[in-house]
Amino acid sequence: MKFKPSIKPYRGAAGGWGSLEATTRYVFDSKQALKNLRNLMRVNKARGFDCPGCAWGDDNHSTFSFCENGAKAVSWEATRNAVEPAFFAAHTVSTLREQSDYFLEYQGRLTHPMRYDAKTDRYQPITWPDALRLIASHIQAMDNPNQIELYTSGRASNEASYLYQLFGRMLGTSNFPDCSNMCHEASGVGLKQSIGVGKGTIRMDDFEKADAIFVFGQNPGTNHPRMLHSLKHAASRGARIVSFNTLRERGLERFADPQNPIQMLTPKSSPISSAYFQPNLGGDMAAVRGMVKALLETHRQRLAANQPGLFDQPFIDRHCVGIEDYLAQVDATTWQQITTQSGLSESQLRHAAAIYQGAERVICTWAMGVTQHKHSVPTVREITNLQLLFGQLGKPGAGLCPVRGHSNVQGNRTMGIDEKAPKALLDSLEQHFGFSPRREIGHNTVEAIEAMLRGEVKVLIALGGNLAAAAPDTERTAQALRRCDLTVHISTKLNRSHLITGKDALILPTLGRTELDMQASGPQYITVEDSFSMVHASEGIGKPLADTQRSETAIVCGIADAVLGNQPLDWLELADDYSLIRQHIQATIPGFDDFNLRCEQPGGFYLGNAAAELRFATQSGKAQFSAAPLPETLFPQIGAEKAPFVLQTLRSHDQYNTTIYGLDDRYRGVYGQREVLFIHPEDLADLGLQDGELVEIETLWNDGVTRKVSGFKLVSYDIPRGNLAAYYPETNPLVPLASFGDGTGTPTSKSVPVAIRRCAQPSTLRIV
Ligand SMILES: Nc1nc2c(c(=O)[nH]1)N[C@H]1C(S)=C(S)[C@@H](COP(=O)(O)OP(=O)(O)OC[C@H]3O[C@@H](n4cnc5c(=O)[nH]c(N)nc54)[C@H](O)[C@@H]3O)O[C@H]1N2
Ligand SMILES: Nc1nc2c(c(=O)[nH]1)N[C@H]1C(S)=C(S)[C@@H](COP(=O)(O)OP(=O)(O)OC[C@H]3O[C@@H](n4cnc5c(=O)[nH]c(N)nc54)[C@H](O)[C@@H]3O)O[C@H]1N2
Ligand SMILES: [Mo]
Repeated sequence: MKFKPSIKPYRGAAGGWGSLEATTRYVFDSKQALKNLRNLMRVNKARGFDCPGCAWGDDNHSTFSFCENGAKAVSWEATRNAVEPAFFAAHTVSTLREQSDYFLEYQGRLTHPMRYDAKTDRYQPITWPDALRLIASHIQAMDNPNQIELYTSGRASNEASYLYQLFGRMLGTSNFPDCSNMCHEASGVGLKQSIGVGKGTIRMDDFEKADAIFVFGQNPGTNHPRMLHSLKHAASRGARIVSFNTLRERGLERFADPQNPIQMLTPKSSPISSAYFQPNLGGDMAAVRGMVKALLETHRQRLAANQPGLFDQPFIDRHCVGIEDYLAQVDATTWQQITTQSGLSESQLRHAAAIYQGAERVICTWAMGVTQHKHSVPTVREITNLQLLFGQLGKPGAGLCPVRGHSNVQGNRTMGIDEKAPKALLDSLEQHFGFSPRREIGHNTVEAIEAMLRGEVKVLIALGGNLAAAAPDTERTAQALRRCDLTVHISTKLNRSHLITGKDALILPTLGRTELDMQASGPQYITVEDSFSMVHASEGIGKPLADTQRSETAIVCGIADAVLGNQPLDWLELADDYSLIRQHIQATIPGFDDFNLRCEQPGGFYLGNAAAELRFATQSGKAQFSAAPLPETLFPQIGAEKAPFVLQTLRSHDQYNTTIYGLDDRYRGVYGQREVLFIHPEDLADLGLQDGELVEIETLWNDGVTRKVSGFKLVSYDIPRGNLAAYYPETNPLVPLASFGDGTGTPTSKSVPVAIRRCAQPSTLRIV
């Protein structure tokens, strides 16, 4: 496909015609894919497959509810284009490395197991038994089990990820780096500290009951389009939607429902947000602190006037600890600190506080704008503090809602993909399977890359994902991968990680979620868990492209069998019949009673959430206020010096993480290009630069390493001064490996201190 770059501000609402048009355009790219998609949607009556798009829940009983980006994800997977051995014979790995990420995935589905041959610099076919034997021989050659890293991306099913972690633990490691480490880790860590459970407390229908919904650092119009339906319905029955977003995101402003014929026929669209605040990058903790400061003032005034206070005192007295320290911290935080750090004025924050105060039931949602900073844990906890003050937990229409990314990333954690797994899980695996799992904490993603860089890792296995492109500090991540003896990628599509090989390297082609998974006992379904802790079955129906593709579960079982043999567990028997895996899950993980039976339930079953029932598994047994001060600076590494600019790296409308569907970002008015840099017009003027000029972006850090990308086109945009935005993964080379969140290890992808300067050269990106 040819792309013509242009910038045209988008004037429509999110959703609507543009969305339908874009969907059909994508789908029409491959006529066969359209047919497949139609068939899938038609046949998809009984159980259906879970949309591989995002982790938003389902609001009806058909599992596939339409959304533009979900349709892209499905049709992208359903392509009949194949990357077969002939393709690899025709291209050396070095030449493929020069291609863009878009090109690589566009080639189609991987069909055959392939092994890298350094002599010819090409991948060559290998049989499944030989591939599995090769993996076993590398693992058996390790000096100790911690020389392996088992990476997981959040699409893997509950069944595959459960067996994958079990295999790792039986081998003796707890090195389970995963995409969650780069994503919502702060939500898990922060919520666990505050309320004892690392998951959201609300359910889908709470959106129908909330009086106000506060959306922090999230772009649902692109990344969780089905959430717009919930927001729109809430807004149209009078609930207040308050957005905190550094950028003005169209999906948070206005929305036309592509499935609503009346809205499609009239130019009408629904306004979404009743208030829209644009904080500085990393300014949300200060913003919430400001709201609490204003609310505390009113609370005290009321008490002084012998009126009932604002806060829910009975709730606080009964269920919380630590309020005195927290309120002392609020008093100690000055408006000056709050407004400087948040970039919002006192009157804006008082306005937000007034909306909050006027609502009986409040939901707070958030995503990467909150979790990918140095101080993300205290930020998540600050949002929780606000909700606790008003007793916004344990009642309908209220609660905390981290909106997850990958469609089963939450399920992966429930299944034990966790480098710091809770003791209860390890005890239960020990008891049920009769082995002693390693109790020490293993590597998260950044630690895994560091261990690889130190030459300590012999084998990397990746169950999905694209570590080379998704991880920070692209150049160092590439060096890290190259130092492994063996890299193994279980993948649906060709991607950059396949081209940055260890000394030995394998690509193992796997079935996608939409495809029929036929095993010895018949067709299999798998299960996933959404952001609302609903577990449901997903059964593919599309015909696989090649009989040399295997399911993820079968591949994991094949590897485990080749390495560990069939004692104490007969892995191949589990691959024949996934209901046996679910019996093991039921026996070892709470909430899965009658698992196989309950998979028949339409819409799935709810795992439950103790905090939502006001039971708090914290040290004190109560919800804990956090009394963290606002951070002095987000960049201690660069000293007192103020970074000229702070850069966030984010998603365009036409991508799914490192999967690039196309080069448009419709709602932001960007077409045919991705190497753009959003900047405030006055910042442009101050720098003597013009819209459309090319710049290089350089990270400011203290380790003597130069991190630079060049040829980015300036686009003036509605963004606070001093803040910049550009797309991920093109800007991953700028994120230092050592720049991660406190207590999370999550790369600070939303706050990178940078300088920019004019450059003449167009971009030379994506070649490592
Ligand atoms: N179509 C599609 N769907 C997806 C994905 C995809 O790539 N494509 N990815 C999936 C995954 S894995 C995830 S994790 C989610 C990601 O979903 P999002 O978190 O929505 O993804 P980002 O594009 O990173 O957007 C971050 C948003 O937060 C804002 N923001 C950034 N920094 C700050 C800040 O400091 N404060 C505030 N208030 N706002 C800030 C940005 O302007 C942007 O609107 O989406 C999932 N769904
Ligand atoms: N700078 C910057 N970096 C970031 C982020 C950011 O906002 N900014 N976001 C971070 C976040 S939130 C996340 S979640 C990570 C994502 O990191 P990853 O999860 O590692 O990356 P993805 O791009 O989702 O992985 C795409 C690849 O997965 C494979 N795949 C797709 N479907 C399947 C399947 O069904 N099974 C298997 N086995 N493989 C499949 C395909 O081969 C595809 O190429 O990136 C993180 N990195
Ligand atoms: Mo994510």
